Amino acid sequence: MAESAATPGGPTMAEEGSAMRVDVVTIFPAYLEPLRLSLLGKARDRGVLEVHTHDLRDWATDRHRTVDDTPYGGGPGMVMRPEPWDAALREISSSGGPAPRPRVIVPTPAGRPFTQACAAELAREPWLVFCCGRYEGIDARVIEAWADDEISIGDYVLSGGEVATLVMVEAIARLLPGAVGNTQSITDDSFAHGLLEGPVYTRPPEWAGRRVPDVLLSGDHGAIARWRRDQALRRTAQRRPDLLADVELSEADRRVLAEVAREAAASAAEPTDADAAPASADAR
Ligand code: 6GU
Repeated sequence: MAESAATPGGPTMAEEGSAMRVDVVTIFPAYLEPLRLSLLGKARDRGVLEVHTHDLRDWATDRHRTVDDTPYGGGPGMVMRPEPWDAALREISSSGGPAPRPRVIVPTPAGRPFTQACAAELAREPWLVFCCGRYEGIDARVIEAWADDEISIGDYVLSGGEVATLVMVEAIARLLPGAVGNTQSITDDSFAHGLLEGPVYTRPPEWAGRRVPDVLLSGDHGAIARWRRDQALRRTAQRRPDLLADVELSEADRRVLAEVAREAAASAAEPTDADAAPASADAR
């Protein structure tokens, strides 16, 4: 039923007791297989993360292992019955995890938004349980009785909580100490400073007639840092101006943003093709 990460040699002394435990309850355990790959797989191999996936149907009691039923009050689709969820959560939460009880999370489009701050907060927990709903959702009494959080990963609808759980576990796991080789790359991330990350380049210095910005080849670390900050500010102003409200801005930052605003105003004033050729029957 439950399976745990292969940890060759087990966790090191330094890591022992510090691994985060994640349990996922789903009717599609295979959906969570990507948790074995790449960074998440390495985090598990290093003993930083321990993941157990569980098939909810293991707690169904009838011959057909039924976990859903028709909704009271009518309406489309099916609702997940409370009994298998309650039995699963009782058994898992009393299975001797790294804390007296886990933090229970229900992914749902009706939840509060998942953000980088949310990932950082959950990364400090020793034990998380994700309850993946399917169909029209889980009976509300289970949520009342068990859920510490209902969380959405964005304003669109997925068929179930599994992919949302993958998203959240990946965002959380890479923040765990020892999970990522280069800790600088975490603090430089988009959102770590509240700004989107700017463009990045590698060799060759010229490709397909496009040059890498000279400043990056200059060896002037101060100039490079300032250029990167400017690029992050420009990109954020253009794509996600809402994020700027929460960013602490220096005088130099404000000058860059004023320049971006002037450029935007100038390009808005320029005539476009649409202005030049009004679409009319005559013009065609
Ligand atoms: Cl967490 N679950 C589902 N089913 N759909 C979603 C979601 C979660 N977040 C956005 N859409």
